[in-house]
Amino acid sequence: MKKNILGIIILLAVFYLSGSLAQAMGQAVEKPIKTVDVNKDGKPDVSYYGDVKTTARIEADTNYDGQPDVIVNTKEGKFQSAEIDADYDGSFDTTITDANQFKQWINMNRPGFKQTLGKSDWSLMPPDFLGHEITR
Ligand SMILES: [Ca+2]
Ligand SMILES: [Ca+2]
Repeated sequence: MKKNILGIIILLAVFYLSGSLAQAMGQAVEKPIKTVDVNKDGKPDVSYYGDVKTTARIEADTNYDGQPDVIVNTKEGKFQSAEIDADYDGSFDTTITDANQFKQWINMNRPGFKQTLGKSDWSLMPPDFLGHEITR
């Protein structure tokens, strides 16, 4: 009986440790694969998440206050949706699910981010980003 309890404790410990490990690995996966410093102040403003071949999510800080206010979600490299905090109050108030509509919004409202956000195909890292890439 005592052995069983010990076994359960060991199992729980293993579960706990593997959980933390998965969490640690999850955090590692969440590191951006690329960042771009749009206003060239030395701080990254656009972060790309995913793997080398496909961008899964893009977070952009379009007013340079350190908080992301545009998040682009992709699925298998294709534009899926964009969430926008248009008034920079910290809550995302607008969702755009059409790639062309989002491009138009970017062109109208955040023209400085046309190159870094206004794409519908994210299956390849656009080469023109390499110029102002600051981290890997
Ligand atoms: Ca910057
Ligand atoms: Ca911001």
